[in-house]
Amino acid sequence: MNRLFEENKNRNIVSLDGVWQFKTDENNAGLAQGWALSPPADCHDMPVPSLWTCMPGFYRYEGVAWYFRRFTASGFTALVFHGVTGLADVYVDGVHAGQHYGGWTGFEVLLKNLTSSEHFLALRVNSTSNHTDTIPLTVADWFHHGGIMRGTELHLHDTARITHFAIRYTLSHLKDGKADATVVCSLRFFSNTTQSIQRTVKMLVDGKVVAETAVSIAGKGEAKITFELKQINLWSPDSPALYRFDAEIEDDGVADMTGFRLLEARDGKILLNGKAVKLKGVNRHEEHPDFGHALPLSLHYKDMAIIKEAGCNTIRGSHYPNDQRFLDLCDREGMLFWEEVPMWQFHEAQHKNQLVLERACTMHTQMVERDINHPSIIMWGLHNENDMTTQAAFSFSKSLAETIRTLDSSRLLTYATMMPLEDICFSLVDVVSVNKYFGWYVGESADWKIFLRDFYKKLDDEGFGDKPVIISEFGAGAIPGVRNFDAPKWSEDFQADYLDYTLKLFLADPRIAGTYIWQYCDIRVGWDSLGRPRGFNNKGIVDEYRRPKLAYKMVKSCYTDISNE
Ligand code: ADA
Repeated sequence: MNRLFEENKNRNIVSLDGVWQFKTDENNAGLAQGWALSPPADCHDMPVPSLWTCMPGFYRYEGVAWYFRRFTASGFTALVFHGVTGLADVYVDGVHAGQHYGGWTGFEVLLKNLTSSEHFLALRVNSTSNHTDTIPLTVADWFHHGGIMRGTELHLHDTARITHFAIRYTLSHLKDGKADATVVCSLRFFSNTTQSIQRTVKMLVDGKVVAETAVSIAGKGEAKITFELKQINLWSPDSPALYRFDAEIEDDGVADMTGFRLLEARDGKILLNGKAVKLKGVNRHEEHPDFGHALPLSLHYKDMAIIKEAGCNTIRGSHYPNDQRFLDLCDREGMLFWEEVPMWQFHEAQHKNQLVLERACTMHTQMVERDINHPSIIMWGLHNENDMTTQAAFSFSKSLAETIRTLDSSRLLTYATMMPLEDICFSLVDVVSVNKYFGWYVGESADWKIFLRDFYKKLDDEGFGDKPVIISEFGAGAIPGVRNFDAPKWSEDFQADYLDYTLKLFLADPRIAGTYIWQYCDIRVGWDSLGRPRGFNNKGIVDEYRRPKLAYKMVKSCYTDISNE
């Protein structure tokens, strides 16, 4: 199951998860040797989903690897992959059937008319990164995993498939946690015939038919259905009211959950349903030493419980689209979420690279189209710590902002800048977010006060004084178990003192709308990247096995002392 709720009953889904055959292709010889149709003799079992970089013998393998299995289907079938790292090429019975770039969003391969019933599936996965045009680049502060990290499915169809389902709305008469909504549901369809076929689209909300419309599909089709919902319960962290939407046609159906809320950024505040909300957050990598990014559902639940216990009301999914089940959990728990794509410290060369722009726009489009219905997502992040001091950065980021706003005008836009005093792109976003590490990488903790004074002056002088300011990253490393009365760097004592000082400073500052501690848990990083002790980024307030450090209780006391307003 790829979601926390039942799929629509009209959709016939067969899971392909389990044991596949696996072979690394160090010399990139697989294609020439015909592995797409007949695998090499010396394959071995590999569980799917999983990352080969978490399996003995493959911890550090970055490159091309192949997965193989057979499947049974005939007629119109969709092969669905919810997350494959890097570049994925799909071969069915030896024929190239689809390609996808970008690990953290899913993709589907539509097989229009399978004649026989037994088929051979080969998936070529290339996890190679470079310093030029991959997203992320080789230098990124997390481990470059390889594998099929999320679920795989067969969707069995007759003639038509719903390929996209977005719920947009405008609210009116907001009062006492309720509102009226004008809802516009957008659907796209695919059929296995170019002849025009007619379908009736039924929209159901919480099991009740609220609208119907006819649609013609000739290979492809789309439909919009508009209807009114009166006095619905608004979604908020304290009252995360969700509604189940089903879109059904005669031979397919999709389901999604959504919640209704109004997001605004004005007068330096972030408002939810007209009330200012103080964001108290952490940055969370979907990472674990034994699972990589392929976290089991139980760990998503454990992370959510630990983060809520710390008094957080928001999570930044640093630095890539998250598992849809975790986003479903955020919806259910009222946990506000910042989602972004894995663009980490890109510079002018990347901002001028057409392939990077195409890949980035595609990743943003796939992220927004996949996750647009999640009420918990309040912000889209354009990128992380890019060099934002050049015209190339401005036009690159403007394209990304326009791409997202075309798809979704309901959420706030931001990006995390690491050069706030030199940044020239704040006009593109609703919320200004700052990553800084005064007192860890540079200077002393008290330098934050001087920085904030200078930064507010810059914002006011440049006319951005009304944009909410978020401190989106700040933190200190603490190697688990290192304790010391004089609290030297890398001790848990230093980290706890650092977060106590910074959180109290930020949470008392009326110009700061939110904080995201770097970071929730320690994560594995590339052994040769950034020289991190023990090959981990050690700034978690819990370690990689989610064991609390001294700082965890410090964060909890700071966050729970402050109201959400
Ligand atoms: C940056 C970056 C994070 C992490 C952090 C750190 O802010 O965005 O991914 O690398 O620094 O630990 O230095």
